[in-house]
Amino acid sequence: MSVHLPEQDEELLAQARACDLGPIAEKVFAGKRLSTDDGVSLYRTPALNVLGQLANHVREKIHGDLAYFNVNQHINYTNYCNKFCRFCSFDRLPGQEGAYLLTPEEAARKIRDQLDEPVTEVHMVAGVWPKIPYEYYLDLLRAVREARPEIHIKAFTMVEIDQIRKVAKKNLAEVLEDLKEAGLGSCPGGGAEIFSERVHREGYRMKISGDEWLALAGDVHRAGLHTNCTMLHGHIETIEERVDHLDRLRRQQDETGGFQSYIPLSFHPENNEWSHLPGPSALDELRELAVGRLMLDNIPHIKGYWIMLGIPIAQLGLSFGADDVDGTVVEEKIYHDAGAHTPQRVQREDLLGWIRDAGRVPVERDTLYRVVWSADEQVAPVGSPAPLFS
Ligand code: V47
Repeated sequence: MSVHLPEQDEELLAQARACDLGPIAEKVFAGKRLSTDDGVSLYRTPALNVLGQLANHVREKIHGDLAYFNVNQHINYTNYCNKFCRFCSFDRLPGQEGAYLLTPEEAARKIRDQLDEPVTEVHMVAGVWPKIPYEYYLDLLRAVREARPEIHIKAFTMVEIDQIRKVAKKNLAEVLEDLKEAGLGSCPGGGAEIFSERVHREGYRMKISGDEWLALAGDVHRAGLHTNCTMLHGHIETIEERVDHLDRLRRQQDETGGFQSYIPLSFHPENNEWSHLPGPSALDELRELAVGRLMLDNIPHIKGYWIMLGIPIAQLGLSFGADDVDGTVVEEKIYHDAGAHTPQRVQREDLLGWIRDAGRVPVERDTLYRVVWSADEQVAPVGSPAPLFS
């Protein structure tokens, strides 16, 4: 490579060349898009340290030392579900032990219970149950908004949006307008799993397909809403299927530009039909963050979701490509039903401490990544949200 690089980048390039990652490192330093073959090489390389440093290079180029978090609250409004996903430990049928459906008023009470906390976002995802009427979803949004009018409501994965559209018997554009009017601010990234048709057939064939998930995300972006995106890894998928998933996310983002954050979700194997699988190791999780950062050159944020990773891996992740750890959470159920041993909530000060201990500068953001508070005086509070379709 002929361009002159700073000394530390030259060193990293030399290390990359020594482990057959030279051509990929050259593309990374030149800001060029990696191919799907490059993605496969990154998954296969034993040189995890070099992979991590390359991802960290990109992460620091975009975000410097900043690491984002928010003060949020999760509400899983129902665990009724008719999708029978084999990886899921959360779903129940009505009448089954532990099954529940919150009324909008019960959800609002959970919001009011936290009024003393500086919560800026409620994250609502749940199972899918066809007998839940359209009005329920609108009432749920309205009740939450009434309980805390300034809160940002990030709710409904594309799987839920698909169900809401079906029960509404209206076209998607009208449904999204209704949801926005009732208070919907953006959508979370779940439900994507692995887009591979093979894994879909094997593990979650009742759910919308990968193509349907992507098409819905595109429509939601076009309606002016940001979303996140995810990939559930560490079960029966192959490396090629992971790369294909990342490539499909990247192509969708080229088209509609609304993904704010990518979150690799580590499969948790307790209490579900895939309990015989071991789930990903800590090293797999770090690799996943790093490959995500390097492949998804058009998605601004990579989230190392501490609830799922555990605190030490989330801290390490901030040097493996991640720039966000998610939030204070309050009462997470999906991963805890599947055996997560992390706490179900933390205090804002805990998040600040973990980020500082990891050598990063904490920045409290809102859902749209506007700065609420920053430990770095140079980072001014309250900008405008990232533009859609950039
Ligand atoms: O779609 C379910 C996953 C997702 C298991 O957008 C499991 O900021 C691992 O959407 N092991 C829901 N994963 C969670 C979700 C989410 C989480 C954090 C942040 C954001 C965001 C979104 O959880 C599901 C599914 O992919 N999931 N069961 C399990 N046993």
